[in-house]
Amino acid sequence: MTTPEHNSTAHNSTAHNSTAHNLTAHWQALDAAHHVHPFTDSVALNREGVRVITRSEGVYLWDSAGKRLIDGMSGLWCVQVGYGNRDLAEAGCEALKTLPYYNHFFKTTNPYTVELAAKLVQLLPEGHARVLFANSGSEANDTAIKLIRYYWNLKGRPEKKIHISREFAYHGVTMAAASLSGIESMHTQWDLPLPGFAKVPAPYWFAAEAMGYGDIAPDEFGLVIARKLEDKILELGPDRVASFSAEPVQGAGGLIFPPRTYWPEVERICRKYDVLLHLDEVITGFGRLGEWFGAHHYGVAPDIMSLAKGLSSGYQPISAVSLGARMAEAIANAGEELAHGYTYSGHPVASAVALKNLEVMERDGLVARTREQIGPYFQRRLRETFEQHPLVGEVRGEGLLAALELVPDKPRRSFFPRNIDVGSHCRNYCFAGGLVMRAIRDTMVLAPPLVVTEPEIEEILVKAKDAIDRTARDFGRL
Ligand code: PXG
Repeated sequence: MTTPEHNSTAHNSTAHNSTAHNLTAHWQALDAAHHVHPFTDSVALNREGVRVITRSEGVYLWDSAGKRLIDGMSGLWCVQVGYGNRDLAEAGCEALKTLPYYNHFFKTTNPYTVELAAKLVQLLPEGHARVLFANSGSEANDTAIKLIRYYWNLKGRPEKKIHISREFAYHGVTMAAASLSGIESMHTQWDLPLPGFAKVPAPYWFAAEAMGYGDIAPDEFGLVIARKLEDKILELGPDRVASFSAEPVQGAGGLIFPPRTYWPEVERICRKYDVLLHLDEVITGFGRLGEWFGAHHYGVAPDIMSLAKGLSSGYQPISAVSLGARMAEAIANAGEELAHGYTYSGHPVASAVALKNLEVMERDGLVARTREQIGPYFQRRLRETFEQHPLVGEVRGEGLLAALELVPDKPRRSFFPRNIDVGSHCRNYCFAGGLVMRAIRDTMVLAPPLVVTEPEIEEILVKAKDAIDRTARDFGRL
């Protein structure tokens, strides 16, 4: 960390002896002067002043003013084991001392990375016995798209090159991952999507009326939307479609849980037209839904998967792509150099931390606990607290993933006009009340660490209820 006395741009030269208030102002000034934030309007942020997070433990964060926040979002949906886990810290420290860096390019490997690969394979869906490593979810998806293209080239079908994904999808920010994403604001600044990327609708049942599908039952809607994929494949030509990429549950696009009819139908369609099924498990992986992967939860058999976030509980930047038997066989037996890989692919320190993270998750039974105990408790208490609330149109969720739709007219499943931004209004109350809760449009989202306790869930619910009540009052709904 830069200390005030060593930085010539410090705006407050006495900051090092001063109060938390002055330190906060000092860091805010440095941040405003030198740091560009992701997905942030810098001018608006600097007008308001950035929040400086200085410390964490369990499910709690502290800011530089000493304010404690309960983290209902596991950072960015990633801190499965909670903050401050000493086992992970020690594993990282040990690797830093033993082998802080080496790569896998020159016929070399290291114990941390091979042990991690083998551990992952034990947990992955059947047939997924080979993995490649990268450093972020975006890189994993970029890698997945390249491997899909390579697979079809190896199979002598180079014309199969169109990648289908969904509206509201979030797959990351590299050129390919952003092209896969279905959020328009991620495209306009960058002249994306690239050619060869097509979209189909999301199985967003709560929005079905607003999307013009009328008053349709979830199961029927699941089939209707799955068949939009079939229509798109037929429109583009099955011979030209390489893959369908999807999050088992759409995360950053609004926490969209598919109706139970959706995934079996999608899988059938992909098989029928020989379209590779790519699951982006960056959020749904590592226990979030009460199974190791969304593929297990929905009973889907993907050809390729992207993993990140919970792989290391966010303690180190690491991601992976796993290959099902069909792709693994073609790629691992190609008999030529695979022209792909990063300086930090399978970084020893990140691998050591990820391996320890998986061991801790297994040792402490965090996935079974999410499935059998704390997940059902969380879901039941959320529904008891919010199902009758006048501002909440729907409570949806599974495991330790949940969303509340803030709506003007509960029975009609309509939405507030976008320009009033009820979601941000509510999120501001959450922060003020000491709760981190994500707003995606007017959908309020929770994804607490898998170690969250019942009393901590109660604290989250009390704070969320207070924020939603205040929002409801401000918009004349209470
Ligand atoms: N796939 C999915 C499903 C994700 O949620 C990525 C890929 C990209 O991962 P990286 O590590 O490159 O960021 C993500 C990331 C939000 C938010 O506001 C969500 C993500 C990232 C940043 C913000 O909900 N998800």
